[in-house]
Amino acid sequence: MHPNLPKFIPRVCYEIFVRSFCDSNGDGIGDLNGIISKLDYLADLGIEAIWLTPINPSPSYHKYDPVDHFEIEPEFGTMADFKRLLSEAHKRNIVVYLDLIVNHTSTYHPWFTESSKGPDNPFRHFYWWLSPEKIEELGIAERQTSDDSDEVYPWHEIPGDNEKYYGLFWKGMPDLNYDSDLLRKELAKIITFWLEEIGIDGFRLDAARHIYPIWEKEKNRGFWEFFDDVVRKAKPDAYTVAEVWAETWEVAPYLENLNATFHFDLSFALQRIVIQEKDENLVQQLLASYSQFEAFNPEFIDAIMLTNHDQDRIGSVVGNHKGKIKLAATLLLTLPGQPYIYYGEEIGMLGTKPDPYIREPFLWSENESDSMKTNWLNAEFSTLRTIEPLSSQMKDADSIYSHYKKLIELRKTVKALGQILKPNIEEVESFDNTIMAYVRTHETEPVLIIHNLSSEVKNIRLPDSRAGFQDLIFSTNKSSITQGGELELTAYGSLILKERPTTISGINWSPVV
Ligand SMILES: [Ca+2]
Ligand SMILES: [Ca+2]
Repeated sequence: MHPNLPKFIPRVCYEIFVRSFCDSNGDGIGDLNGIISKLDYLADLGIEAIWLTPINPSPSYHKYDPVDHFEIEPEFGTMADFKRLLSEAHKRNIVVYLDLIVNHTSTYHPWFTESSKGPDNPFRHFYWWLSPEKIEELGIAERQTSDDSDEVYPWHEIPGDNEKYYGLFWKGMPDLNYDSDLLRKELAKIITFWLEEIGIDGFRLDAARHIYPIWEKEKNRGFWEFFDDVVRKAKPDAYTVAEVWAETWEVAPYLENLNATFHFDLSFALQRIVIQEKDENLVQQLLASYSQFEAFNPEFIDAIMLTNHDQDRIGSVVGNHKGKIKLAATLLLTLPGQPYIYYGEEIGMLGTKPDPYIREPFLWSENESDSMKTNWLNAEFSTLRTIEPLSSQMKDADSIYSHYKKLIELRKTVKALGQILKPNIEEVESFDNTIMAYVRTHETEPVLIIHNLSSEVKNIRLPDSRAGFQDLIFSTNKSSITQGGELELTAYGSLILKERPTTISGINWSPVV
């Protein structure tokens, strides 16, 4: 059985790194009231869902190591603030997904404090404890690093304890052990609390592929089946999207028990395509991914993104080149699936690792002393010297912000672009790998999308089989179509065309948007 579908499937989602988004009380730290004050902005941009990075109490700045799953981090606000955020978001038809950390906790979590008291403590089995001999015997003392963890030695010591505990990411984040039925009961309480009692709309699930460690990996599927059962009992139409940072073949099985998974392979492919200025058979690769996903869940949701809070920002990846930043956005927002925009991407924010610098303060205004701007970190990349703040971009029809806004609107108004289930895409072959073209198929209103990935102007003619696509509904950088059907694509420019109702030339031209 695959999971129920959510009653509402947002067409465009937005990831908020809470600490950096908007400060409401002048302490320099982003907070829940700050987010509430920006809901009108998000609704106007066309956002239908927000994913908040963790808001539970935690000793770290990023909060991915919770100490209490039922409370709100005091730096971010109170439970009353959160309830208000939820109801204000719902008033604007925006659903709210919370980041749920089920793989590990902080070492400061009371469960771990108890667990580290010794082998007889009732909480001992909430975590993985093994003797050095057993670790050697199983050959698990070292691990290969992965995209999401650089930790080579995942077993950590506590003075005076003969056993070591397992922490895949680092010693401050011990992994939970779901062989414990007591722990499973605790997790069920947490899920039920947020979905049923508080009324959130869904979860983004951190580190989903790491729940069971590598030597017990085959138990992961059973865990997610258990998880889905608990979710469906608490709220049958809740939405679940998982971070399975791996290649598509490894991601696909998780869709058996989850609505959506983030498409990391696509994220990196889009980055390469824009950097290298050439296609790599993306549409073929996507179609192959869809069959793999579909095998596990015919109603899978492909959660697509350019980057998230763990990746270098797209603006930096493409060298802060405005044409390429827009091209990346046009690619993302014209492909099938459910796009997630990482906060600040819509104004072209920059940033490369280490992590804090891909999570810099959002630039709301040209005013240096803007009180809404968070200042917990001195930005190295996105400053008023490098980035036009939102306030100026909103006044500029040619800005990155205006580009995102137009594309989001199209995604919500053109049915073929907004289709999420059963991805509708067909390749249009091109002799030139700097041109990428595809049709978003639809029974009555298909659209053709063409991108020029290169820095040169391209004049092309549509193949005869696609000659019906004559009406321009979107263009970047003044790319255009002539009366004779010839397309002119400016550097990094894209066109979106729909079929003309009649093929008699000279009539029924739609105005150029
Ligand atoms: Ca604050
Ligand atoms: Ca784990």
